[in-house]
Amino acid sequence: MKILLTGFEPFGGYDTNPSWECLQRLGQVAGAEVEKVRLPVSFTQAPVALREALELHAPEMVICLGVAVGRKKITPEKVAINLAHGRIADNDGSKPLDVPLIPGGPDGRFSTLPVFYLADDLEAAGIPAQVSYTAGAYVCNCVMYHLLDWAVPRGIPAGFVHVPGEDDLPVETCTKAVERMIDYLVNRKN
Ligand code: PCA
Repeated sequence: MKILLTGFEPFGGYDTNPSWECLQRLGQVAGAEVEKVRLPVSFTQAPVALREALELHAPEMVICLGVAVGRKKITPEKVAINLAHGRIADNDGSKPLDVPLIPGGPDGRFSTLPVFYLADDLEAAGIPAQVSYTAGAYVCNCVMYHLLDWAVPRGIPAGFVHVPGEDDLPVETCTKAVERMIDYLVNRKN
């Protein structure tokens, strides 16, 4: 199974972004052919880079990752909303204010990954996890919304997972979580 994984470049004054650091540590995963792409933290460039990667790799499954500093658990996101609103500027200096990501698009889109099963399976492995009902309105939500805009009509399992900041969960644990999620998705019965 061909799987596209994405993480983000650093932003917000940090030198690293665990969403990309954990992917770099990821080795071979049984049953999966993995492509990794690092996305810019930019409302305009991230969706373009994502769609280019989707076209190029034609994945059968996609998991996009981002960091949510302050969260203590791995959080598979249930929903992306059609809204761009920056509390801080992105890496291009853009700070959109309450605008739709895709004018005329649905208000929200649900992840096509089995998020509740994934969270339960991580918890069973001793990795703290919980489904989240908001990916925010910053660049992660933007990427998730565009991802689902691509994946839903194609029937491709795809979704977004936030990982904690490095102070709250070691990057190695995030890597284990990604491995475990891929293993679950490749071998799942639901
Ligand atoms: N986290 C941000 C954008 C990039 C990242 O890693 C977010 O949660 O929107």
